[in-house]
Amino acid sequence: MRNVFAPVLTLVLLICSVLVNSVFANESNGMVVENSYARESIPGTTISSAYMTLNNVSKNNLRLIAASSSVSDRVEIHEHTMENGLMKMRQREYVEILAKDSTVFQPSGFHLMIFDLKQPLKAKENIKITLHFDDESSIDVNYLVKGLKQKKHHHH
Ligand SMILES: [Cu+2]
Repeated sequence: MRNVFAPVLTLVLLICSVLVNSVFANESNGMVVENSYARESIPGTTISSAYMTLNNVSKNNLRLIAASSSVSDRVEIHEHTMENGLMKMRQREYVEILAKDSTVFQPSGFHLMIFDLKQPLKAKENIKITLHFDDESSIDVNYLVKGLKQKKHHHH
């Protein structure tokens, strides 16, 4: 995704969306989102998290400043960090995606934290989260809900 060229990008997006239906793009701000998924909510809780890769194919740095969804009125941008051997989670005002660069939201790193779910998230559902950027643009992204059993450490 380094030297992108709009016509080819459009074609790539078309192909990708046919194959996996998991690439979302805003042609005006140059943001391309892929590998988006959310976690099934843990039974008895109203919390979940969502992950994706943000590819900024534009010439401008962009900041993800907020996220919103119909599944919850409270979606926050978070980051996991290690402090003295302990995993800590803190809210971020924004995450900057540099021009021609990518930022990955993944377990143990940046993530979208979904609080106060109106309904539990079940595996194989799809939810929509709208990502808002500092240039006032936004992009609607579909997140496939993955079951809790698909956590990384089960694949070792
Ligand atoms: Cu969090």
